[in-house]
Amino acid sequence: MVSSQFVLLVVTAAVFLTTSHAEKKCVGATGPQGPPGRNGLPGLPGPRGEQGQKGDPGQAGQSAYQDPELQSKFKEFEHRISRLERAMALNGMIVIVGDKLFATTEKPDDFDNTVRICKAAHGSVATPANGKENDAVMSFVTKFNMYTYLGITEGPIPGEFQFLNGAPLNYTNWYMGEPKGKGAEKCVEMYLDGTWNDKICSKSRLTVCEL
Ligand SMILES: [Ca+2]
Repeated sequence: MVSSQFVLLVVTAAVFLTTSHAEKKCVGATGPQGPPGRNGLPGLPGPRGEQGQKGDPGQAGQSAYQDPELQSKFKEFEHRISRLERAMALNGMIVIVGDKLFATTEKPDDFDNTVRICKAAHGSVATPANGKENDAVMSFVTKFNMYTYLGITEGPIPGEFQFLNGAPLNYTNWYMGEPKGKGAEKCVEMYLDGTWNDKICSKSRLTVCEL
């Protein structure tokens, strides 16, 4: 028993001595505190969160015709455009009949050039479809004292005339006895009195377009 107590004492003393020696060693190794270490690398992204709740539906947009600000802009444009049209019509630059606007270059050209010029203006050669439209075209003819070609040509059957798109005519105003070219006069000109005559296409005639 004595020896075992002695052994225990020796072991305890040894442990104490070792610990204190180690502490001394640690104390001896402690120098002034160094600068803080660098930040570590960013961690891995976390797991995806749960899906959130669906939001409330947004309010429906307003239609343009319900928007008072747009309405007032439209009215202003309408007023300004209508005023310009009236100013141009005042000196005979244009004549408006229904939704057709007739305009002239004030210069003569042959039929093919007339077609080209009117197309370039996103229109077509003046083609009266009723008395009022015929009067509108005639106003240019009398003003400039020049006949004009119409947007009408002879079809495959001599003496039968049609619109440039091949549709049959629904209005005519032939001069008495016309058309009598019988296949030799494929275009149509308007006389100063507004009547029509079939004519060869190479003459120089006032260019009148409808837009
Ligand atoms: Ca003729």
